[in-house]
Amino acid sequence: MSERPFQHPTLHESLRSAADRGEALGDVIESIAQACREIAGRVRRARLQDILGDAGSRNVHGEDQQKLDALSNELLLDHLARCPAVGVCASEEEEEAVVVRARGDGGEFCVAYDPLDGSSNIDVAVNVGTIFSVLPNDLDPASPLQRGERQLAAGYVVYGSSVLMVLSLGDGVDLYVLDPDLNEFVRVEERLRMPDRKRVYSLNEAYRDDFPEGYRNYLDYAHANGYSSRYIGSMVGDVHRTLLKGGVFLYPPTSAAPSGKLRLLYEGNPMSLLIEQAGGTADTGSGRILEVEPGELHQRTPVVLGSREEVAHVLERL
Ligand code: P6P
Repeated sequence: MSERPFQHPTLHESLRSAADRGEALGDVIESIAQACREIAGRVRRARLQDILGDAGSRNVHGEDQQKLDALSNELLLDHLARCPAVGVCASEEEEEAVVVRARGDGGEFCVAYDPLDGSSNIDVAVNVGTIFSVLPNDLDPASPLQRGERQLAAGYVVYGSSVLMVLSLGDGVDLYVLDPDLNEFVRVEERLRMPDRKRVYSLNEAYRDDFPEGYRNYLDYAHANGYSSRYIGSMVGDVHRTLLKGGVFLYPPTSAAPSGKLRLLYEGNPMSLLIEQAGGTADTGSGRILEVEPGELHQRTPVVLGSREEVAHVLERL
C-alpha cells in the first residue's frame, strides 16, 4: 500500500471538512466520483475490450453515439439513482430529465452531466472527460432548467495521462488526482487562480469564415499580437488547459450552429462556474453564461471563457 503524502487529503476527507455545505452534497459528489473511477477504467481498457468506436446508434441529437458514451451514461445514472440525495438526472445522452426520487424521500439535488465529452477523440487517445453540474431540486415540478448561478457545485473529470477532477462547491476551485494505488481522488491543489492574461486562444479556426464579424476581428487582433493557438477539440481538455495556464476558449455561433455547439446546462454552466471561481470570465458574447435562463434541456450557447483580460479582448470586438 503506497504511503499517501500527509498533505493530500482524499476527496471524502475534503468534502467532510466542507460539510457546512451539507453532508448530502458531499454524497452526490462522491457518487459522481465513484462512477468516474469506473469510467476511467473503461476508457483505459477500451481498445483491449473492443469498446471503442461507434455504438451503431445515434443520441438524442442525431450524433453518432460512441460505445463508451452509452456505457458512461449508464454508469453515472446507476450511481446517481442509488444516491438518496439525488432527485433528478439530466444527461446529454437522455432526451428528457429522469426523476429518480421525489423530494421528501431525499432527492435534494438535480445533477446535469455530459457523461463523456469529446468521446470521438477516444480512438486516438486524446483527453476526454465527464462534466457535471449540481443544482437544488427545489422547483415544482422538479426540473434542472435553472440559471447556472444557482449551481451548488460543478466540476469535471479528465481521463488523460492521469485522471484528474476539478471541483467547485461554490467557494473556490480545487484540483484532485486519482491515486492509482489508493484508487482515491486526493486533493493536490486548493483555490486555483487562473492567470489574468495569456496570449493563447482556443477555437476551431476552420470555421473562421462562418463566424460573426466580431470574432473574425478578434482573430485578426490575435494574429497581429503574437498569440498562439491551441485546440484539441475536446472541451474538457481545452478548458482544463485554459484554467491552469490562462488564455481564452471560444465556441462562437456559426451558420450551422447559430447558438454555438456547446450545451448550456451540462457544458457551459459547469465550466463557467469553475472559470469564474478561479478568477476568470465566462460569457455568451452578449452576457454572462451563468445568467442565461434555460428554456430547454439541451439548449446550446455560444461560449467565450478564460482569463479576464483575454475574454475582454474578444468581447470588446463583438
Ligand atoms: P468541433 C466534442 O465533440 C465537443 O462536444 C466538445 O468537447 C468540443 O469542444 C467540441 O465538440 C468540438 O467541436 O466543431 O470543433 O469539432
